[in-house]
Amino acid sequence: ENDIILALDVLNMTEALRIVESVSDYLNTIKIGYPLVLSEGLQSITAIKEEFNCSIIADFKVADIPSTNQKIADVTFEAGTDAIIVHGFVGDDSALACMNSAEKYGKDVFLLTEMSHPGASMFLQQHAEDIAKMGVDLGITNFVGPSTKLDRLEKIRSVIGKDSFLISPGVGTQGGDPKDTLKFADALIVGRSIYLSEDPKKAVEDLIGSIK
Ligand code: BMP
Repeated sequence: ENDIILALDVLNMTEALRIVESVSDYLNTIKIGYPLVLSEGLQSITAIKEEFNCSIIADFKVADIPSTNQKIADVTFEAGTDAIIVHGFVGDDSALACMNSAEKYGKDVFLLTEMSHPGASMFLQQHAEDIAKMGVDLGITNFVGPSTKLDRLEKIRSVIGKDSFLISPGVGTQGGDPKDTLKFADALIVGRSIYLSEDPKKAVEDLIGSIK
């Protein structure tokens, strides 16, 4: 139940509730980011959490100066979010600001090391292992890494160690393979191949079947 995370990148609450309702038998962690929150407000996080009693990871890819990061994280945790995704490339002080906020609320930080899209090879990939190492040095134990580049995911895993928790987007629509990804990651982040499916429930069942 815990190795699939739904990326709920839909643009209205009606659609969001329909999708979560249809898959809630199979998963209990939902990643919510700018698409839904900029459309329906931060209260969409609160509402979905209350309705389904699920864990929410807020994906705002926080990447600002420490003081602004701290405000973003505080407001996000106030809404009931369980964890927040933070960019690593901005440096340790910025990540630390989010960690301080998380600690205050008793919540978690995920550090984004490298991204799954092709353009990530231009700049981010060159620093991903250093970013992961920075996270380890800071005491971060939750990371995000790409399922579309398994050699990279493997490298990130080797830096963060086997006891860290690694979640991986890019499965399905972006080309990542669920089973292969789970050789290195603890959980898959899946969006479009579930919420754009005519039958989201069956899409999740198929996904579960493919990783058995
Ligand atoms: P999809 O399964 O529809 O490709 O969605 C993947 C989700 O993960 C999206 O919310 C996207 O913003 C996010 N994501 C990603 O795809 N690659 C990354 O490197 C980091 C992400 O957060």
